[in-house]
Amino acid sequence: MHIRVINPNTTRAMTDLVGRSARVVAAPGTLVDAVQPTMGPASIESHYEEALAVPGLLEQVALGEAEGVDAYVVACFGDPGLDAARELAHGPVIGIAEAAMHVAALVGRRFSVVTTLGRTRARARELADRYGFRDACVAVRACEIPVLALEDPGAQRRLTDECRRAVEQDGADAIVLGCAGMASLCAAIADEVGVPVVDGVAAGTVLAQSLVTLGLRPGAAGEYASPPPKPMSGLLAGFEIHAAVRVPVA
Ligand code: 2AL
Repeated sequence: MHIRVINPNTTRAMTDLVGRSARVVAAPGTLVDAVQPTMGPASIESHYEEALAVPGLLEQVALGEAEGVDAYVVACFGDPGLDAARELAHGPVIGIAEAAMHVAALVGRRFSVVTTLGRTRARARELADRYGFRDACVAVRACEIPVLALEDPGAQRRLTDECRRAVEQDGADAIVLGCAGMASLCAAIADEVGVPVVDGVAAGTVLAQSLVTLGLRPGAAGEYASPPPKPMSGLLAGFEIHAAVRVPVA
């Protein structure tokens, strides 16, 4: 089985980090590789950056399809381009926010999300609502550390303290880490806060692997049918779909 983790930002160190985090939980015999777009923002912490990350992400899905990749994990907590990626891929495509929230809801009734900058809180809340966790997601907190500063001295302490406040003040009995760049901190934070802490990269990898094992993938006939062939122009000319990429099974 071949699972590809796509870091939708263009920072190589983060791509390497998510690859390592995914490989830790992959089953023997599962090949996990990690890639990043050839264009787009260095990190994603605004709606603008999220929108501009999507073409490069979709390009990586198209390349993966040509290589026969079995499933994808979109390793950014805004789950950018998730629905569009599902229209291109034959196998499952899992976002790390949806993966982490589903897994958190299996180990606790109430979870808090702890994200990077305050401005990303609304997106996390929107996703919790979309995935059906309006009640289970009791708070979305921010540690106010930018994505690319998560490995700086002091970052782990501040993030851990915010997670502890989530347990004490929100009554959360599980924590969802709100950024792929937090993956390497997950175990240490869990040790300190005493409730399950869910990293979406690991959760997404395990869920993608499980769906492939179960032979389950989004249906190709409904909402996730292949995008119709249609002219595309300008910078996006290379994204033109010439023929159906997903064909419903008869
Ligand atoms: C993220 C993430 O996971 N990757 C990225 O570039 N930005 N999430 C976030 N909340 O800032």
